[in-house]
Amino acid sequence: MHKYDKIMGGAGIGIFLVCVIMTVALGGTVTAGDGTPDDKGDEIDWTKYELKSNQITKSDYANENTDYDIEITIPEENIKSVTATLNWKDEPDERRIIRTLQNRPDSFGLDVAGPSNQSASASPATNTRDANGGTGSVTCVVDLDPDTDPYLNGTGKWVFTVKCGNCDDKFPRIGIIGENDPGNDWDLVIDYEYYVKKTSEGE
Ligand SMILES: [Ca+2]
Ligand SMILES: [Ca+2]
Repeated sequence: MHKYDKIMGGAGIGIFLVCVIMTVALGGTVTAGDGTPDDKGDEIDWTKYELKSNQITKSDYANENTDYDIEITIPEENIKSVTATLNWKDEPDERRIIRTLQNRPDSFGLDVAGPSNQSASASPATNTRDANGGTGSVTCVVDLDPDTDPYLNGTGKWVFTVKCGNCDDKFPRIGIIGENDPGNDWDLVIDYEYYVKKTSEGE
């Protein structure tokens, strides 16, 4: 809506790359089990399968202290893992004629709920402090343990909850009169892996 929207738009690709790098630096990675099943006798020989992957991305804006659910249906069978990474970049400092308002960090967390009661959660983390807009990232990983074909525990509706926490405001170095930071843009990147039986020899 405002100035920063234009800045964000123009720098979108750069921001995304920066955020990916920041994943390593900030990492709130949480791994959770899949709440799965019983063993069913003979193990599947997954070497006869190809491990494929797919990526889904979603971007939007969240108001502070608000949860935002994203429902994604994964149609494939034999899901091996689902990894969701939430990246964000706070708005840059606001430079005015006689002073600069420093934007203090925002906070985001992430919850994941799978179709067979799988769950994972990343505690809220704050972005770095940067005059050009600090970046942050949290990640949730759900590892499944497919043991049959078809294995359907990861197939169906997944819910990813972007949890926008406190978005700290913009303040001058000296003085207390600042400006509200009402929320933030975010990008959610969902990567999942699944086994597909090789169709013929050599393929
Ligand atoms: Ca802020
Ligand atoms: Ca913000």
